[in-house]
Amino acid sequence: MKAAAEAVTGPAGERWQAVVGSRSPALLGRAGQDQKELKETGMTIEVRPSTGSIGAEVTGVDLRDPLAVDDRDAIERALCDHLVLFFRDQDLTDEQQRDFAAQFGQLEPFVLAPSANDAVPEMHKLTFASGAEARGSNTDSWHTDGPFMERPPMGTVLRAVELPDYGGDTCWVNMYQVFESLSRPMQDLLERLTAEHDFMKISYTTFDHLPDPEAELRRMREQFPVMRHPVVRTHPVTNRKLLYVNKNYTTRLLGVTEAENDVLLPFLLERVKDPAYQVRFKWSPGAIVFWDNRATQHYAVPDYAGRRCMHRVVIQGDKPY
Ligand SMILES: O=C(O)CCC(=O)C(=O)O
Repeated sequence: MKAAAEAVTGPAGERWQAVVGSRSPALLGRAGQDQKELKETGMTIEVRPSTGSIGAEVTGVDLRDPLAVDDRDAIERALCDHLVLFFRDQDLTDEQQRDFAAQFGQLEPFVLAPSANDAVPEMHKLTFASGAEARGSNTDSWHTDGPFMERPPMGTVLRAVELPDYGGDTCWVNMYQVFESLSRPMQDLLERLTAEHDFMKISYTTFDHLPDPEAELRRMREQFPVMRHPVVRTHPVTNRKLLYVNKNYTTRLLGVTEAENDVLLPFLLERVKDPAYQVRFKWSPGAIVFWDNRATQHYAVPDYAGRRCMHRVVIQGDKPY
């Protein structure tokens, strides 16, 4: 691995002394300590962009252990810069996955997926016996997690537990760039609008195992009334603007007529399909992915034969503005 720090320009446009060969910007000028830590751990974080738009592979860090402050900071910075971080060969337990995620914020007891482990209540699972079963499950359409919440998750940590022999990749899209691809007059219009998000837009099988799934849905309706968020939100860390509507949960643009909504919302939902703003990740055993749920959408490709099981935790976020 490289030992010298390099300046990196990420898709978010920020230059920072990075993670390639240094433990973090905070350590620049502290080479003695840096070297000492390197000697002790034998590891240094590297972040390699996967595309010119979004995604980066991160190596040189062992997620099983609590992160050194500088490593934690480097990961947080890389997340803001690249939006989706791919870690391979980590082989974590549920507890280790939870503890890794908890270093970036309070974990959210997510409601729309079954629990994976009674001993780790924040952990839930997404399991399909085959790609055919996953088709139409709403993981195979572009979405962000929890926009129907007042404070949607800031990030999601997803781990491969059981993978099919082939297929089952996941794709992410950079919502800053989707917004920036629109003309200035269109951006100006969208910045003045809000949108409604409703978890009831998609159908649920999550509660089918419960004695009274209808009652559970009613309870959910009370907990999550139809939510309004700005159509263009500002990322609380980078201050950049991004488009915040998605196929699974956005039901209506407010501030335009119904006829205008019927044209405009589908048009916006189509924009995420441009491959220029996407990355596609081929999972491998032990892989774990951490994404910025504020500035991305994702899509799980249902093209596999055989079982696929993923364990997931989400990290609480802020109210979009
Ligand atoms: O299974 C995947 O790859 C993604 C699942 C998903 O859509 C989600 O975590 O919200």
